[in-house]
Amino acid sequence: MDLLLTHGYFLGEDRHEQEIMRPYPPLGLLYLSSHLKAAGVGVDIFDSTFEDRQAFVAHLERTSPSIVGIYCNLMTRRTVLEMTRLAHEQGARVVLGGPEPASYAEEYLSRDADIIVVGEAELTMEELVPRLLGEGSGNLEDIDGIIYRRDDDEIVHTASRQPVADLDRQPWPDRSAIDINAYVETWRRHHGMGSVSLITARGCPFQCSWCSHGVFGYSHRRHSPAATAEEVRSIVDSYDPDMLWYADDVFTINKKWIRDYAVELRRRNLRVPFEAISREDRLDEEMVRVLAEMGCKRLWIGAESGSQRVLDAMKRQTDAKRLRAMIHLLQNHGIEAGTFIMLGYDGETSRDLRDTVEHLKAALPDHFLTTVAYPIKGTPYYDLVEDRIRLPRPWDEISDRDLLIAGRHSRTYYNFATRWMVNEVTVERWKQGRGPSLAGAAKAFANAKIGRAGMRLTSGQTEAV
Ligand code: B12
Repeated sequence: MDLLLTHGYFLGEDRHEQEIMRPYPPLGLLYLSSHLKAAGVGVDIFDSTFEDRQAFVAHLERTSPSIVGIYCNLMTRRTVLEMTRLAHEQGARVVLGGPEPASYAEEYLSRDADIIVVGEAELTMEELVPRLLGEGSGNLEDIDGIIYRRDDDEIVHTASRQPVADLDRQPWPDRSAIDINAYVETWRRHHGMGSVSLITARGCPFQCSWCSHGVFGYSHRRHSPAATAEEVRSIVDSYDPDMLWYADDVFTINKKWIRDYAVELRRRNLRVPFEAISREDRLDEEMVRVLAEMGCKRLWIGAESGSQRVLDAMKRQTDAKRLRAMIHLLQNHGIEAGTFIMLGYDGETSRDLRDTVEHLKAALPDHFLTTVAYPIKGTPYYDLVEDRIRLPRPWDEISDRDLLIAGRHSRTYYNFATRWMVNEVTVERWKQGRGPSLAGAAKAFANAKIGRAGMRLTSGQTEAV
């Protein structure tokens, strides 16, 4: 086998996700696979999601790939380092890609990885793989879009790779190479609905300071509405999902595209419920109506804070007040509204946290997810706090989510703040007759008080010195 593609995500090792059970296949690998197969490369995929490490070792031994390519994001660092070592021991050249490795090139290249592909990898791999398989693979300087260690030990960053110009000319993701039905069935078993993901675009032009743009930069390219509708038809024919997830950064960036896409779906008689991510400024009455007609079941709108001051500091280009109105608009059209909340961004005060609680109480989204802000290497947020970043343990053992920011409130403080926030909103739901039983509300009321008291008690503790 020329190339084995894999990723470092094992659901069986992720206790958190085992409670959520909303796994999705690694689309990037599937795109690479179909592109490289069309270019004549022998590609095999080991989809780690439902497997374990022993199965990976057995697969390596059985197939003896010349090259092992591993997708890596910030959460899978540890596993990918282990898989890199195993593949290296097996005699394979190891190529890493995805959003994380290029930000930590030195670290990965000094731990068994041979080459890192920066960003979008189809065209780079099409050149790189035959070179690695052939004679004279030593000099790779003429291959754009890679980082590697030369024989003289120098780390070389080659010129940047031009992105794929026309996405519609790319083959669809190679879904047949893995067991998509295992994902659909997992969804069905846990949520009653089987879901399949696809993307309609690459890249996001917005500049939110904490967001990682390492793969597609700030450009934005789209598949045409007709080509996307054809992909949906093929997904429906092959897997008959109950739901789709458009895994785009912002599905609704281009309003004209959405209108045209709705027409293409209607023309094909396709109306599959779906969920996607949007922004308040990319929604209005007409857009929400079109989305509802298309079958939108749930729309996520990011506003990480209810404090306009914090949103502006994040360069979010989002208006908190308008966002609340859009949440209500979605709900009025029968679409569930979700939002993401980030606590602990640089400069956030307890007053801002209070604003966020009030924002959530006024908006009452159907779902909201909370996270404590973490600086991803390569983002403006990372640069902003870089001189205060401390590693709690060696780099190999942690992810960017574990980085400590000296002077910030402790994790315990944010745990209490989250407890306060979540429970205040539950109480408000009850007050508005949209939530739990009286007993549930009483429990939430007590929990909110505990959260608030915990914040006061721990407000003097900081994360690291
Ligand atoms: C869908 C998605 C998810 C889904 C599903 C993930 C999945 N299995 O697909 C869910 C919701 C589960 C998820 C979770 C998380 N995600 Co996420 N997610 C995305 C999202 C929006 C789309 C991924 C996608 O399909 N992209 C489309 C494909 C075509 O792009 P791609 O995967 O990057 O692949 C290209 C290149 O990377 C490269 N490539 C890919 N694989 C390989 C392999 C080799 C060998 C090579 C050489 C190249 C290569 O070539 C591909 C084609 O050009 C991206 C943002 C984005 N636009 O990519 C964030 C993103 C990947 N997620 C991110 C994060 C932070 C997370 C979480 C940590 C969030 C959290 N707080 O929990 C978790 C981690 C989960 C985990 N344990 O791994 C970050 C990663 C940042 C980083 N530096 O690592 C991203 C980039 C978002 C962002 N902009 O900050 N995510």
